[in-house]
Amino acid sequence: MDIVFSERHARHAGRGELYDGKLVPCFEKPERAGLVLERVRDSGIGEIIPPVAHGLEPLQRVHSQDYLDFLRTVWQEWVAIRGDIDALPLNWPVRGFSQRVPDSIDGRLGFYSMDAATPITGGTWEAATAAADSTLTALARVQSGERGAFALVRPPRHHAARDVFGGYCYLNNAAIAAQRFVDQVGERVAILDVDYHHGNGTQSIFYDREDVLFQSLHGDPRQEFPYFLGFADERGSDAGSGFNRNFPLPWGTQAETWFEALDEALREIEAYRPGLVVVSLGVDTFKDDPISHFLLDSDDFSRLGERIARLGLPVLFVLEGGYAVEEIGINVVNVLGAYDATR
Ligand code: 6XA
Ligand code: ZN
Repeated sequence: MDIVFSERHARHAGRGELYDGKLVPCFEKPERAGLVLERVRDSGIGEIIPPVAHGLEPLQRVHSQDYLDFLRTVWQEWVAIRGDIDALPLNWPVRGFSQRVPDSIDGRLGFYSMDAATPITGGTWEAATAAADSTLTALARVQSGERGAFALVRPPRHHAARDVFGGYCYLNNAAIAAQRFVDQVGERVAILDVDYHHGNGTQSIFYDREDVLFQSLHGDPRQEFPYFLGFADERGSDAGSGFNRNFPLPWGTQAETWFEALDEALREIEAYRPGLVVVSLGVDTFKDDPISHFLLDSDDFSRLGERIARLGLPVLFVLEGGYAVEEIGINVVNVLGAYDATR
């Protein structure tokens, strides 16, 4: 399996996020990608290749132009006013507020975001676009006949919506890749989101679409971030009715229950007959993850890889969350290795 990786991920290194009432060091840190890379290298599961630049057009198919302009330019404006500290939002246009884009930098940070855990830094745009290029390069490998490819990228992306950043995500690369495949190949895509958190951004981007099926297993939003989306009764709208499926699971969910939900998601994907499966591969379902509450073991990630392989479909794996830094590489490689070994 080809693994696409760019060192430019490290340009995004947020200093802090608001967590339990305190500004704490970011959980989503460059070290994560380094540890996955090290393990991927040691395991010899595939060749590590650099990304090819794809430009802005694939991003514009998923995100609004005003949002992309904002992400690209916000740091210059912020640093000129506030100096070299992370930009974090602190006000949001909630119920009853106007949805006009403000002129003020703090107003715009709030307008385009969903939480105070996702800092914008001097290198955020560069790292996020490198992640998009890596994902699109991995997609191209699959389009040219590879059975699977892995985009080893950060920052992650499944919380990013058409014009919203948050949950450590800026550009929704899983969505960008899915849209690219639809545009270029004209076949349907299934997105399987196994990250511990609901992929609210991916869901909202494709909610009214029948050509992209979204299946997500995650912490119940009644208990867990992102709190306001990811419920079982969200089944899609208009032409997309029936093409969105959520499996919210409670804190403390054990592997057995998780795999029952996974099997149901995989059955729906099989019945959908997509030309490509995009896996939003978060490994924050791991029992020792510091911000999550599911109980998967490292061996369970091998079982996940096997079950995905049994679909017999081309798969693009993209890295999402996973913060138990010691084990993140092991868990990711267990998925990919088992996928490769199962035919
Ligand atoms: C913010 C929690 C962000 C969750 C990030 C994540 N308090 N998403 O792993 O998949
Ligand atoms: Zn997550």
